[in-house]
Amino acid sequence: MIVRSLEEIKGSNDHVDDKNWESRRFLLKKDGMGFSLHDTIIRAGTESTFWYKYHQEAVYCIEGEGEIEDLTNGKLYPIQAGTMYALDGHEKHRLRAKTDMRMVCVFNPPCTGRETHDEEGAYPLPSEEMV
Ligand code: 9YT
Repeated sequence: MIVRSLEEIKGSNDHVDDKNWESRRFLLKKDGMGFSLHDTIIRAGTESTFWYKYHQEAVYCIEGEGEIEDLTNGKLYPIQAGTMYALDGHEKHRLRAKTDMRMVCVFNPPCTGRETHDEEGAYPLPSEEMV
């Protein structure tokens, strides 16, 4: 069994801080669950374009509000605490955070560690050597 607290992840190597967001990574590929699990804050007032070409991501908003735009068809969806979205089609998307948004994110395949987005908004496809 794996038991971890947010407090022990904060400030550790599994806490990744980027310009528009910070991600506290509870589970990674090395944990062998087949997915990774992150507690992410998207900072208020930011707009981010992501395109997880190699991953599927499900995101459950537990605090805050904003919106997501599906850039494949221009559709806008409000996001607030209690809303989930799943990028089952690797959709390129734009997130606008009205307030700080706290999101519980699951990635398949799992993230391996300290991924941040490349210039296209993707995370790299994990290779077998990356654990
Ligand atoms: C919602 C989203 O995609 N945020 C970017 C960070 C990512 N969720 C992560 O690595 O935790």
